[in-house]
Amino acid sequence: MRPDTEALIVIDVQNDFCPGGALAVDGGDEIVNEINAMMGSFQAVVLTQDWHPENHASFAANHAGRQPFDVIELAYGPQVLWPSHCVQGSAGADFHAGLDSDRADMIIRKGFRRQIDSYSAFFENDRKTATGLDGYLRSRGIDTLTLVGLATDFCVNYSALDAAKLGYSVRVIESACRAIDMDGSLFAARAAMKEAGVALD
Ligand code: VGL
Ligand code: ZN
Repeated sequence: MRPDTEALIVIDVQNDFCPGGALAVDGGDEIVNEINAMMGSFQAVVLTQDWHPENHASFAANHAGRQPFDVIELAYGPQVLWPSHCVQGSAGADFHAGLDSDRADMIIRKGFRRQIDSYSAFFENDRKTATGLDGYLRSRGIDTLTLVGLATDFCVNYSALDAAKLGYSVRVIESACRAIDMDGSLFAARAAMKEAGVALD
């Protein structure tokens, strides 16, 4: 068993990011068994859940004339427009049925403010609005994080970079992640994580 100063953070293993989902990531469902097995060796397990209102600003459908994967300017800067996904209370927002979500101590939801997307488990895309996860982990005395989940180049990447910036020791297990990989985003994410001192295992 790993020490109680460590946590496993499972990012967005939800139906909409798995094959058949609204924003399916290739092989997104292939990581579930490995993640379940990893949960057994951690004393702290946190799941994140992308959790958007239907009228969310990151959905292409809410911008006339725009298509998924266009990039627009929101108040906080550039934002990729996505197919509508992980709508609050929908089946697509549920965790993958095979994920052992019963093992989670904490489920943190993100992206619930209409005007701000939130890739990171720590800060929304304005880079200022906190999700509360840092306070939760700190108050449990956790300083070392292992990240897995979806998608490597978006939510896992942003979470890992924020965690490193907040002073956590951070490791990403790539075999338990899958990427969207649009326009070289996986290559860029791996470079950014390495630069920030995140261990890629
Ligand atoms: C994600 C795009 C939009 C992710 C979430 O989980 O990586 N990507 N919302
Ligand atoms: Zn989202």
